Amino acid sequence: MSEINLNTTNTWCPGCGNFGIEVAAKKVIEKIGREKTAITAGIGCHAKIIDYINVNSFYGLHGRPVALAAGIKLANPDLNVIAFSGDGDSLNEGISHLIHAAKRNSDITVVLHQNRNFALTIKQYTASSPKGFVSNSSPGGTIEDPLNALDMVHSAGATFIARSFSGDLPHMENILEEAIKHKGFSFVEILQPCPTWYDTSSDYRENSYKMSSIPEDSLAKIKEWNYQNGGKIPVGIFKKEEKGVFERDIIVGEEMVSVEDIVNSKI
Ligand SMILES: Cc1ncc(C[n+]2csc(CCOP(=O)(O)OP(=O)(O)O)c2C)c(N)n1
Ligand code: SF4
Repeated sequence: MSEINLNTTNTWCPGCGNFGIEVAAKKVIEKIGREKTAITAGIGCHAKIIDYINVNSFYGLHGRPVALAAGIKLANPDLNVIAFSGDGDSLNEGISHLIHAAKRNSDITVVLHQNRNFALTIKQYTASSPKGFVSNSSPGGTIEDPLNALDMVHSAGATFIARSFSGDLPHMENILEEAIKHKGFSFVEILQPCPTWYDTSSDYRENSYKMSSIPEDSLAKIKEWNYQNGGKIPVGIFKKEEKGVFERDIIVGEEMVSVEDIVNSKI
């Protein structure tokens, strides 16, 4: 492989937060090694990131990037596998895959491009849209409370949970690198303004603040922001825990075996 950039026309809108995520992801993938990395994506604006990064990749169905990433990791545990997903993609369409990957402590990284709307299909509300959000599927404003994705993966057992902001490149790079190097399921929510349908830029710039360390009570910190506008938003690592990883230790009968043994039919 030569360049990490693919010679493809970029179709994101000017000012889209996805540009920052792309830059940070490329830097980290170069650092960890492209030949040791595979990426997946669902369907949506976020998923076009696959078109712009020159690395082994799998463009899946809407809501399925986490399932694909888990499968790739199971077949080849030596790879760093990163799933790029949207809030509509993994908090609506494919929410069960996210929960089960976290529960299994599958050794993959999920990067959630959190723009809080179905953007590619021109603005419908998602599970993480704020209450009252006016969209093409909620013309009178949503009547539902938003889902806190970090709280959900925490309940499911995720061993690494973090949040960053697409307007802060160095922060995103650090968090992504830590997440990918973590042994076990890592979930990174990136607050991503969508200037065309939901421009949250000034809210995130004014209200996000960096945590100085991993909080003792990760759940309380996760719940500090309720996804309504104007509240203070902690960014950084909320939780980091060492635990047995699904792809390395699988119980067959009463025996604990490694995936390599299964693949090589040593059992
Ligand atoms: C199963 C299925 N349902 C619906 C669609 C239509 N669809 C394509 S992209 C999209 C919106 C994607 O939203 P999100 O995952 O939040 O990503 P964003 O575009 O906001 O980055 C939808 C609903 C589809 N392709 N497949
Ligand atoms: S619609 Fe929103 S998320 Fe999609 S490219 Fe444009 S600004 Fe980005």
